[in-house]
Amino acid sequence: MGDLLRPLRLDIFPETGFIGPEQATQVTGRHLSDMRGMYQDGRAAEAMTAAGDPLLYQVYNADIPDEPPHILFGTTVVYPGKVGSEYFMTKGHYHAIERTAEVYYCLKGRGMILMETRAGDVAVQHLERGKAVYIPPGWAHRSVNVGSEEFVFFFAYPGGAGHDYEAFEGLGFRNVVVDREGRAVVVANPRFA
Ligand code: S6P
Ligand code: ZN
Repeated sequence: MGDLLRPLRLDIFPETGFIGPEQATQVTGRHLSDMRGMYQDGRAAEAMTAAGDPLLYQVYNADIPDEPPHILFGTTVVYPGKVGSEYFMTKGHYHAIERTAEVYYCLKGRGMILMETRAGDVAVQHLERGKAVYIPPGWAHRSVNVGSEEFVFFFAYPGGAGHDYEAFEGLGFRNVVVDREGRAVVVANPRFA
């Protein structure tokens, strides 16, 4: 029982994704420079990185031990914007322990969750305020902001699950989400052609 905590209560602000109090939360920011090679339009990515390297998303993690039997939770805020015609998105990952699931619950904005398995199955779910997505074990997941305001969602997954980003450092996900005349469209990643 040594690693169990006293019950705790936190504030989650749906408008900003901020979790308080600050001393109970770890914040990680990802800039465009952290996502080299992940956007289709490499030139646009380079130009935007040189012009100020925008912050694409922030993750607020409640300070919970990252091991079983805990449940890790927090929020992700993906900012609105595009690199070329591709919307701001998270890196995306498999859980290192693949037999672990995750739940996302949308607090603000509009997003798509791209999911796929190592066997090549793909799935896409749309999120807006009040909707949840269940990510089963073995499904990689990437979050894309397809709206004009922040896309904010709550997440929860098993402590110790870990993250494997390597699978997406080459070709990326099998689907990409692009702006076609103002509409967010899911298309096959041309790198897989
Ligand atoms: C963790 C969970 C989220 C993501 C976050 C950022 O399992 O899925 O907290 O970590 O949305 O995405 P990424 O792909 O950069 O970790
Ligand atoms: Zn995850």
